Amino acid sequence: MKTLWRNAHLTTLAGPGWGAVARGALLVEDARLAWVGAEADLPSGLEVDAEHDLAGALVTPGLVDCHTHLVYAGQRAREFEQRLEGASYEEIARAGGGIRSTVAATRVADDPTLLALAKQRARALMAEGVTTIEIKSGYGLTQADEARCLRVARRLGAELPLTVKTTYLAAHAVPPEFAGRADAYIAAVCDWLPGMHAEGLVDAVDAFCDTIGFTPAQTRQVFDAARALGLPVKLHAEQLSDQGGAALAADYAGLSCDHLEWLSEAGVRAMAASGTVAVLLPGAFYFLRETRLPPVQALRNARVPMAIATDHNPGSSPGLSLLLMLNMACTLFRLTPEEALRGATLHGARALGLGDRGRLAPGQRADLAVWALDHPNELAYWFGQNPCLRVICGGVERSATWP
Ligand code: DI6
Ligand code: FE
Repeated sequence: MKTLWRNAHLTTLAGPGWGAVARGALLVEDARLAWVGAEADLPSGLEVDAEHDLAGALVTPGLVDCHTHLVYAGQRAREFEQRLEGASYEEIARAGGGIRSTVAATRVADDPTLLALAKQRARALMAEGVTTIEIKSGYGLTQADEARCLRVARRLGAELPLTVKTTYLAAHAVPPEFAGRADAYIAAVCDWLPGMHAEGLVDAVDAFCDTIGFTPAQTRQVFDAARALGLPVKLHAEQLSDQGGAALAADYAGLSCDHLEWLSEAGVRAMAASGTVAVLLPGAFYFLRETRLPPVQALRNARVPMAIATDHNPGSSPGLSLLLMLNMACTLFRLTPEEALRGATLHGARALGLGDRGRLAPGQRADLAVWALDHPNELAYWFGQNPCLRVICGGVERSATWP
């Protein structure tokens, strides 16, 4: 099946800069891009099965949300109020709330409920042109509940026109049945991993390395278990304090380190040397009213690729708009609109170990978003509105009435 998309204003992100092609065309062959360029340069005598005129609309690669915690039940609006009354995120967590309150709600929710909730959230992301998402476990924290959440994530990928990558984050918090026995819990987390991997539930392994999470030594144990299975690692690092987590993850050639407000110069250098992506999460920074900024200029200077994601979760980032994150990455973190878009496409894909998407070039997956915009810098400019007109995922257009 060959489909030609013509009369498009392309933003290819294929080289430095936007990669703008004013009157461009894309030839899609099955799930891949076969040809990308100016319409005037299309090979003559081209025969296609279908042809679409995009009337000059902007086309970018489909967006990639490389860090979400989409599978959970319940909500934490009362904690939001408590924080407004003066309690800190850490205090609430230490008092048994925080992640653990979502764990309690998730454990009692049945699979159809978890799937329906996650689907609704995924659809909100997809409506803004998202074609690939990562979903972490981490609200089950028993072998059975972690597996259940990962199966729900896999089902989302099977039932929706969307790529889902799954990440095992059992090392998210110490569950109540292991209270005061974090080392014993980490041993269990390592024991559960091979079975879940054998079931095909795990694409990567993550941990929360922080004062209210796990120590660097405990994180290493989880990463050793991942390495033994050949699984790549990622890390919630330097979100609330500097634990040297980024350098640790770099030691394991981590795909990404995420959050990074407290990242040190040494951490930046370690990430640059290992090719680890810095995933910036302005939604969590905003919602927790953090004041310490991630070292964007140092990351830029060291040529560490920066990705942007929603970190959607009920505690620190309850939003479902990746476009709003682009805006916040610019206003709060001072990224350029081009860096922000690259962060939610090419570099987001790289943070998931995916080299086949995030730019418009022959051989890449045909994941495209079509926008009612004149210029790609508008993607980071508008907020609270959705300029997405059409989405093509793996060469197939999501139906016009979808979702
Ligand atoms: N850092 C975060 O921002 C999320 N997880 C993590 O390790 C928050 C999770 C939550 O509060 O439920
Ligand atoms: Fe997170």
